Amino acid sequence: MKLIHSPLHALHDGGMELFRGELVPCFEMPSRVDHILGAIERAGWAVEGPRDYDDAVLASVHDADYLAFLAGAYDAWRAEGRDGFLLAGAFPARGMRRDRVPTGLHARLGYYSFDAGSPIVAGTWQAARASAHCALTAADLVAAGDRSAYALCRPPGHHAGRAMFGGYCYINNAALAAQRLRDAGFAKVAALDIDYHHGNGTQDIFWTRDDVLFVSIHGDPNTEYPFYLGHADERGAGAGEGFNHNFPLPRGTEWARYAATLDTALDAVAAYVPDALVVSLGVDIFEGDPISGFKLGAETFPLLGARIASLGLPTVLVQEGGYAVSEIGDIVAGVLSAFA
Ligand code: OKP
Ligand code: ZN
Repeated sequence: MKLIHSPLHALHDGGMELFRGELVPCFEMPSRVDHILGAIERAGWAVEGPRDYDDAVLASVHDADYLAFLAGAYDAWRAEGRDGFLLAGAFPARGMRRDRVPTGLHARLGYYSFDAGSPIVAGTWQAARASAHCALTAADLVAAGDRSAYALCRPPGHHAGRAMFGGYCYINNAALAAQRLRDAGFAKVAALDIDYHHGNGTQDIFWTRDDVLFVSIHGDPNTEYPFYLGHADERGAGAGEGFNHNFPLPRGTEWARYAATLDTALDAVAAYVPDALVVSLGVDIFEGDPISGFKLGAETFPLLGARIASLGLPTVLVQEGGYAVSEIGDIVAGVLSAFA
């Protein structure tokens, strides 16, 4: 199994997030990757860099105006004589206009995002592009015949919608991988999202499509971020109706219940009879995670990996969340051991 990583992720650093009324350094920090790389090296696996891609590939799952905003936001900020980082603080909520893109930088910042927890620093665009390239490379390896590949993506991607960033996510790496597999001739692709937080962006991108199934297990949005999407009654629309499955679980969920839900989710994937699988591999379902609420012990992750691997599908694994920084390396390695 090949593992793809880019050191450019480290350019996304130094921003802060609004957390419970205070500006704090982002939980989503560069050292997460160092710990995952360390565990990968201890396991004796090699890591390779991503291939290069034209920015046009990103437009396969994102709107062009959104990508142009992301690419130019920091330079526009500098042109206003500012430094540090951009952080959105106002959003077009109900009763306000979303039908016109505002002209001002801060107005567009809120227009294209949904939380005050996702800073844009000088290197965000470059890091997010490199992260996307890791996912695309992993997808291309699987398209060329590898049984599985892992993309060590950072920043993560599953909260990024067609034209919206948030939840530490700017470009939707998993959605890009799924689309890449579709374009390579895999007729039906399933995206399984096991991050603690609902993958609202991936759901958004494939909501009206029947060629990409979205299945997600996550904390109940009544109380868990991102709050406003992820309920079980969200089933898709139009041609996509019936091709979206959400499995919200309460805070405090332990392995026994999680494993039963995972089996139900895997049944939904298998019933779709996909040609390939993309896994949004968030390991913030670990009991030690500082911002999440499930109670899965480190020893459950090889079991979890084995259950997903038992589908027997060509699989692209895409790193999402996981904030118990010093423990996530071994946890990710535990999942990958089932595929390697
Ligand atoms: C990203 B991923 C907002 C703070 C909320 C955001 C959590 C994002 C998780 N002011 N925290 O799904 O692991
Ligand atoms: Zn998460």
